[in-house]
Amino acid sequence: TAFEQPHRTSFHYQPAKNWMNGKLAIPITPLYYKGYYHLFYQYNPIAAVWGNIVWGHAVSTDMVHWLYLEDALERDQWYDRLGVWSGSATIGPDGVPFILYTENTGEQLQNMAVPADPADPLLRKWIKVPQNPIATHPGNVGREDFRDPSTAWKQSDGSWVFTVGAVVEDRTGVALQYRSTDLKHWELEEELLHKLQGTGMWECVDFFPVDYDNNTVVSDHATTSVEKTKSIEQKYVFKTSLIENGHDYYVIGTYDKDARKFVPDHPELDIGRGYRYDYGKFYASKTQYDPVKNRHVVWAWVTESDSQAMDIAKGWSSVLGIPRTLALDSKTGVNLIQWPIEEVNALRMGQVSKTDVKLDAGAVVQVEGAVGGQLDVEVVFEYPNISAMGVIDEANFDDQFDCSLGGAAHQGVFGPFGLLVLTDKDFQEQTAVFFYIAHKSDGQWTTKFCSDHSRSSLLHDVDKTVYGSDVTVLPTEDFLSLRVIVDRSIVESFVQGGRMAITSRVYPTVAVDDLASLYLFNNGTTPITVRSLDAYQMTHVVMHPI
Ligand code: DQQ
Repeated sequence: TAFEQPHRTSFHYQPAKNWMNGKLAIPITPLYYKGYYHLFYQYNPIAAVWGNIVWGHAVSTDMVHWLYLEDALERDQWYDRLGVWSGSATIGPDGVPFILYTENTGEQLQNMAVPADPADPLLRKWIKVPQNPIATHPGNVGREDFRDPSTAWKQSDGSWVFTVGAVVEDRTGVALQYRSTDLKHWELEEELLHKLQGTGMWECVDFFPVDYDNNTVVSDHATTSVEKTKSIEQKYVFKTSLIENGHDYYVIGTYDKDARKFVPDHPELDIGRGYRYDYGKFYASKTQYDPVKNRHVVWAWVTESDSQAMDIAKGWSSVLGIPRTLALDSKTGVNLIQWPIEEVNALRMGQVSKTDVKLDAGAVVQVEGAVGGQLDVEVVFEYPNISAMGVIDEANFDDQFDCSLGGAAHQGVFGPFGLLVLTDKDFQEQTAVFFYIAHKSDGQWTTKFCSDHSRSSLLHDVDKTVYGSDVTVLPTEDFLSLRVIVDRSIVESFVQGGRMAITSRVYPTVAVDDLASLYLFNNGTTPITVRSLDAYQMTHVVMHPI
């Protein structure tokens, strides 16, 4: 079965077979209703490639163990000939959810569906409402540039609003808004929620209030909507998926209720130039407000890095990243903190712990006992004493270093140092996740975090691009922390407490299951101290059809 395949993940969500989400897309639409978390996703029921898109559906009580259900929305109307595309679920005024989604006829149309039986906690059957389509593209928007309605929110006057992405002239990405008073008829609003020139089509726009990570709770999460009562200090996240570069960007700001606009706190950190949720593979993400634990959780579509021929041979393609809890970083105020939902910790089994490990220049140290293709590892390094460097030899300037330059094999003064995961005893295959502290000729030091797949697999027909980006390390932080979740073909790194993340897909052929080991390494010329390391083996989660 697929579960016996070495690259099938063991505790990440995947449909039993076929394609989840596409060459274009995905959204995942998560929802909580009557005791169950619901997951809806773009799904091809007949092949492991994009096409024939319908809404797959699964339910869970912990967002980790899932029951597969029949598809929620099928291609059964004149207007969904080319696919039932992305959208969102909202809990309506009567506590019953409704779905807004895009159907494609060659022209993109917004539509609505409601549960056939609101008493069914599994929400197995959905009815497309007779008013469909509820919105057609405005005159200044192309027929195929109008998609992915968001979760709707309630305004103080009682009306409901959703936003939907589009592109207008000058490659200006826009978030259109539609308003309804009866949840049947929707009118285009004059005001845009947000726009930005030069960013291209905005897919899967998401907009939600967010609280600080130090428990400064300022939002009123009465519904999954972004309705607010204490609006003064409330921060909002605006996120969109840029089809032009395949990345999910978010920006923190406020919501001007009167102008009905999102206002970024820092325009220089707006979409396309500021933060990404993830510096690896992570697209078309959607958040969910979880009323049970009062948290926002983000779900993302993680594609394969192998060839389409390999996907067809495996019979499946794409996984969902580990769901992440989101909070605003109270130390910086400008970025989110992302952390695997706490339910993931229940999958931890055997533990190996170490403290105060010295990694000399060139060291590669096996973490004995931390074996397997399914691990959750937390490691904290001492931040090296860069001020002890004195005058830097010009030869050690690292203006060029961008992770891909040599990757883990590069030798610097401070790094690369980090972990080798999914590594066999002969080092034929190794995936390096590491820090590198670069010294620029302008005298500044920057901390980089990189995920290097260049030696991750003996296979040739897989993408081995090295990912990486800068990490903010505050002057008060004398450490570098890293949590890595490894699940056979996915490696997710959460850096500096979740301030930055990188998701990778890798396809080891030798470093598989019991033959996969964990190592600490330091390829730099300065010794590095590991303050602590805790590695856990992760159990296998069986997903069932209901
Ligand atoms: N994929 C969907 C679209 C969406 C895109 C189609 C996101 O609705 O814009 O499968 O990757």
